[in-house]
Amino acid sequence: AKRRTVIAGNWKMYKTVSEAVDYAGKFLEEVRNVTELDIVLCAPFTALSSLKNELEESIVHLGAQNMAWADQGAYTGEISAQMLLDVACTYVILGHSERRELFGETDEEIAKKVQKALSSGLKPMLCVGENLNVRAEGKAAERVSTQVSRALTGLSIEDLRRVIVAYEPIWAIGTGKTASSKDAQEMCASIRATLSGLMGSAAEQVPILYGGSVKAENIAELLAEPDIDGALVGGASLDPLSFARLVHNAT
Ligand code: G2H
Repeated sequence: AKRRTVIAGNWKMYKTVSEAVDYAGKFLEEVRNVTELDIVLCAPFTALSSLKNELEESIVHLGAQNMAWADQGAYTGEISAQMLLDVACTYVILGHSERRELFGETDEEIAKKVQKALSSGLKPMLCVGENLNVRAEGKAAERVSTQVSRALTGLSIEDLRRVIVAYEPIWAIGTGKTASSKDAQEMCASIRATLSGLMGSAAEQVPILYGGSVKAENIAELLAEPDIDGALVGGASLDPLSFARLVHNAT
């Protein structure tokens, strides 16, 4: 059987608390009967506590967009796994390309964050992806495989079963350029092969998402591919009605 579909919105640095609460009301209205896939909203830290109240007992799961690798302590500006659990997060995006490129996150730090998320009971959504230069050099699969291995090596199979991988080619993010579903499928299959090297046949159960200019119009075509199990959606998750339409097109 095919893996359960995951559709995750990544709001990035958008929405105040009141905007988030307003969104939640409208979005829930539209998706309350959707039970055949997992819906996640990854909101800014400041909106999580209010969203917890709005989404409680709903089918929509809550996620954060980043997290510290430490438990607690003198880490000014950081947010811990426990703090995320406290506001009902079940997922956390880790290693998004914007964190890697704009804030200098390394594979080593991301690996520590993945371990912390897992040991705390959060489900990490590990983001990987190549930039245009790497793709032009024909090294995309190699780069992505390295990112996956560096983030996940050393984890138990039990832990690996709780990981979600999101493939986001950097050249397709927020640019309106989606990878063709064939290119996306090819890379997601290659990621699954890398996962098989780490966890054997259990890799068949790991959800692999595609991200990069996903919208209501192209979600169905992407999901028709055998190794694409869902999407991480930025721009097209910002409007509750459009995102709800995307979710419906994914069922
Ligand atoms: C990729 C994606 C969401 P967008 O960053 O993570 O954003 O859908 O706007 O390309």
